[in-house]
Amino acid sequence: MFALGLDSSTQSCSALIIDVANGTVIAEASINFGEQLPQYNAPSGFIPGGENGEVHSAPRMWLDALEMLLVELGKQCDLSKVRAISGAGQQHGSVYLNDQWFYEVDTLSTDCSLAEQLAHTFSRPTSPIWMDSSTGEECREIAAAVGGDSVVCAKSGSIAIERFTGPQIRRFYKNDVAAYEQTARIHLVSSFLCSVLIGGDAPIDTGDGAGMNLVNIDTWDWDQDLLDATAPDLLKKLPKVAQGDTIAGTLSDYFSKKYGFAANVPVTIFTGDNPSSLVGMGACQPGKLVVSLGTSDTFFAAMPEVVADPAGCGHVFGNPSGGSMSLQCFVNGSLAREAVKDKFGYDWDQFSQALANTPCGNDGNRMVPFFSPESSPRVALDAPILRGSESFEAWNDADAAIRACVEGQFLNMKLRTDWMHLQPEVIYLTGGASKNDAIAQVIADIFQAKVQRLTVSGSVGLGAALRAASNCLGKDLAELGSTFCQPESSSPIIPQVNPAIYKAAAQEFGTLF
Ligand code: XUL
Repeated sequence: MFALGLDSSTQSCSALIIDVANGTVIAEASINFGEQLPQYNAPSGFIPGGENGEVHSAPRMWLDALEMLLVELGKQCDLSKVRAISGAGQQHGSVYLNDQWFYEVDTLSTDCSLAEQLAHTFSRPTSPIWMDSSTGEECREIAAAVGGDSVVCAKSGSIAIERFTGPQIRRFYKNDVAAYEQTARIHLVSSFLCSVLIGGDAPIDTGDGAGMNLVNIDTWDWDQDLLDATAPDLLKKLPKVAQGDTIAGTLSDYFSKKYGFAANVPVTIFTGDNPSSLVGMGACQPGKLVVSLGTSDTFFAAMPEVVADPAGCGHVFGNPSGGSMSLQCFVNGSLAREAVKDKFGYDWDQFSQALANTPCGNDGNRMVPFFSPESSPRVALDAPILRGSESFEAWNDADAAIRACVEGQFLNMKLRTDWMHLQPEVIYLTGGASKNDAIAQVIADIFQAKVQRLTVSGSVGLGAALRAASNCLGKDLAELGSTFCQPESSSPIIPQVNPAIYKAAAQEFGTLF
């Protein structure tokens, strides 16, 4: 019995297939948008050069990547044995579709590709994604219309946030009212891809839905006041909101005919990448804290009750296995680490060596490593702030700059996540950069906690496969978690530094901006 988990993220579309009976991962593949679909001109998964903070991506690119991925998976195992499917998407990104969408998605033909036959169903050719920070004005307008940010936060679990979907929809409505009127359906990345798989219109789950500033976290349904504050007639343009254990439908014939899946495989509603990772890290019950190092870095945990950030930078999302999770997102994640690495022409081994060459605390050299507007805290920097020695401040000390970037990221993370009141003994680490021991050591030292990684590194895809298996193959999610979420043999990484060093560094870091 196989279960397939998909992960459509910022820079790639990945998937894994688990054999539920044997407790093994039997296939894994990934399509990198920039490298494998260069025709979309999105080297890092988004279209460069957006103005006024706009960051868009191409939904047709996500469809092409999905098809390439299925070909790769089909080379590794017999897809006809897949009995359950689910997936996850980068959060907040939105897809705008006209009224032809409903017919076209329901009548997919294997004569041409998904991207070709759905091309004319987009009422907006590109999709704003989570990196977009263009909607400051719309956030203020939405907050003012409902009685202030505290009301938006009490209703939706977050204050009005630039990258969240509601403010993005409002900006679209204001800038292109005709195209907004032509829009019959607005999906998230997750619900869009789920819809394509089932050949129908899928609901939005509470995990990803809560990242829109439109879902009420008491009722876990659309909040009419927030909808009214965002754009006219919005309710009828949105799909339903549903809990994470909802079966959206069965796999469209398109996929069984073209890729050899069995007929009628059940597809569990998709969720956001972070809620999916919560499941894939075996952390969907309160008690485990996860740090994910991806294009964005995130810090999150399942909560016994709703816990929101009084400073308004953090978020409450639905937990796909019930209840809620709290999350803090740091926009300047791997792209910031990469920017510092590239500034000195280093590769990743040299990057790690630089961390090994430099002392904890970095001799007082500090960096606020924000290359683009940051959400935690909300500051609109477009270049890092450096404080320290003359050569460091002049970007002449490569090793110190690299340590300052990584220390800056995690000192900031420690300062901005106090509101969750979690004092972890263990941090569960995932995402691409989690494999880097030197970065993991900095995290252990700054948080004074052990850092544990798991054998399966693609926790988003794994979470999706586990949700699918638990929902449709009668398996208990906790049992699946203890089978598949096994610690890596070289973990945990233990803190090695005198805690006083980073206590002082954190205080100093907080005064830099
Ligand atoms: C979370 C967020 C990011 C994206 C990245 O709020 O914006 O972590 O989900 O894919």
